[in-house]
Amino acid sequence: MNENLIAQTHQKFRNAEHILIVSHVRPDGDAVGSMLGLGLALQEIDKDVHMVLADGVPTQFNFLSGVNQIRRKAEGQLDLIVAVDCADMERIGSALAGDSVVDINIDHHISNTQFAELNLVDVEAVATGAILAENLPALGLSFTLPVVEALLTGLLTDSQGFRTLNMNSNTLRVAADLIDKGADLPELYTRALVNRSFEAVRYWGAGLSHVNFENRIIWTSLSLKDRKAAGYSGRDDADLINLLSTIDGIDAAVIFIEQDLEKVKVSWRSRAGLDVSQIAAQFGGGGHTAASGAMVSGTLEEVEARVIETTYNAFMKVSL
Ligand SMILES: [Mn+2]
Repeated sequence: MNENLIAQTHQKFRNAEHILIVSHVRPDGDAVGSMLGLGLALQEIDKDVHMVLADGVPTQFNFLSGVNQIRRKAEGQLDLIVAVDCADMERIGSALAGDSVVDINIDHHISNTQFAELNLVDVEAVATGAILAENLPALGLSFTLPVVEALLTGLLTDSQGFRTLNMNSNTLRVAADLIDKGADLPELYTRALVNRSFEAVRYWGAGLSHVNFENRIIWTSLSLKDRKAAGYSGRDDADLINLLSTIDGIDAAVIFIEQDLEKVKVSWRSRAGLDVSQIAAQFGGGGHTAASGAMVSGTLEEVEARVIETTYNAFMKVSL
């Protein structure tokens, strides 16, 4: 990370009193972890920190210290706005007023639009939590146990337990440093990645009962009806996409999750090195080379047909 950029960010943290931290809608472990890692560290130097996620915290991350401070709307006096793990302004959702200006953008998405005054974007980083872990001291901040636990949770979830294609020895060194500072790896690994509810598995069952596999692409869908029948309370796929992406002989996995009002959330995972963020971008989404998503208008059937065709064509172009 550029030293000058870090110095300017440090200066902004020093001068600010009331700091707002936001992250993306449908937050994952890195959104929650990097928000808490930075937020709790700023509280240690007596800053008034507001942490806001438009969709709140997914229950699986309730074990992290400080989650009870995270609100759904920004309130009160603020003099610095920081976005973590957000590729663009739109992903922040309703956590910010429409005319807000973001001062600092700390992220690792390849699709990042550099929307802030200071953009600390490292697309090689496996997680935003890793960027923070590497730069916290240079930002004048220190590691407490809740901070290292939050940051390691971000690393673990975005790397799916240290196994995504962008993993390297440096990321393991960053993780090892966090463990040396007190983070309990087996405990965090189990809580963030292994534990799941019975309802989630019933929901998986619905998706797995009509899974498709053609042209090295595996895909399935989850309807509102499936969600209701399973008693699953989230609006996501309960990580079923990560199970699909483990199946032998695939180049890509795609999942379609029906939302309200003819909207379908689509997630892609790639195993062949193909950049699925470019396919997601064609549908107004984005993300990483190996993992991307988009929100697409239409019925489940329409969106499924359109997206699978586009995904297939993108793969054909690459293999020709
Ligand atoms: Mn991330």
